[in-house]
Amino acid sequence: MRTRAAVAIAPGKPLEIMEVNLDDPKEGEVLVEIKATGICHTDEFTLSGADPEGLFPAILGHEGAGVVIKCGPGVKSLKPGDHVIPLYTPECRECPSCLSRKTNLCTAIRATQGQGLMPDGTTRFSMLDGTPIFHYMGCSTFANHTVMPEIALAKVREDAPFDKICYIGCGVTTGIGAVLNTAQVEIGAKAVVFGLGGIGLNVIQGLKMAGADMIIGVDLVVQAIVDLTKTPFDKIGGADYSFDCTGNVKVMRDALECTHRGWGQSIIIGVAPSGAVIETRPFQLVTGRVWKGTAFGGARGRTDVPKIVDWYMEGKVEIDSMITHILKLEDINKGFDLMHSGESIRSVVVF
Ligand code: AHE
Ligand code: ZN
Repeated sequence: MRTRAAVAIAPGKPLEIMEVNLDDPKEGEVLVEIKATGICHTDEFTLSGADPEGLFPAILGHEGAGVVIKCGPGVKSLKPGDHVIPLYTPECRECPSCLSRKTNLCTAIRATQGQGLMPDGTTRFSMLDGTPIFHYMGCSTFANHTVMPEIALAKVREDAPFDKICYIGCGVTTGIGAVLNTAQVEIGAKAVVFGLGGIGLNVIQGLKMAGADMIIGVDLVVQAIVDLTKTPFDKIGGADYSFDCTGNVKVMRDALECTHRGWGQSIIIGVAPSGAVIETRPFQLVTGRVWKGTAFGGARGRTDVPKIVDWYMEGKVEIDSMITHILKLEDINKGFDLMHSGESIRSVVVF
């Protein structure tokens, strides 16, 4: 079939809207009509050329929601008409990682996903002249239709609005999950959140859900954190938890070092530039601070994403106020401009 997509032709160039060819889903794959997609900072990261796994030409986008149109042979858990959220971290429930119960990082298709290909090592997208187009994070939601492996689709309730729940495909789940799954923040905790964008605000939302007593948000100015968290009973000070949502390795150090001696945990969420490294004095870890990272908020997509959609529909999770801009596919580059200028929290493209 043919569909319309925003194609990343080369690093640093605006996306180009064009008709593309999309082959039928193969064994274990599903054709999805994308109804809405968020624009995440990671799309910008890859488009800029900074992503070591970045490939061109590619159809970016990994924060979508849509409807199943057609299932390839062997697909059992989905049928045409089902509403789905694409998962850049799939959940096969069979690989050693899924079976370990220690991680959400399913390894069933990670190798081919990083090469911009479907699990059989080929791509379903091509330009009208036959030039192959790479998939992105296994999702490619900047296309009106995409093909995805069954294990990378979360089936969600049908009354949930696509232009809101697409955000659960990355930002919401990553932010809330970092708090609830990775840090496992307890009632009464004190926390500092660095970077108050599309992820940081969801970390704050997660901290409120977890019952944190004190939440300090930091954006650009990183002074006086430790002082703010001192209490008369605690002369050393420091946060119980901190979260880096910036991708800046200097901020990551501040985030670790503002946590409490003996038990502070700092969670890295932000994606750092290629080649960047984190540093701190080992003494910071010797004295009990813990550095952790999280991908997709530690969420197991097919299990956890439908629950987060339920929480949104029940009013337990807020999304609407963070979606600041709604755009048409033709205007998708405007979404990247709004992100650069800091005007948007989330821009969502609706098809
Ligand atoms: N491809 C990059 C890494 C990019 C990265 O860290 N991606 C995050 C998701 S960002 C969502 O907005 C992630 O969860 N990665 C886990 C994974 O399996 O890719 C690189 O450095 O090569
Ligand atoms: Zn993202």
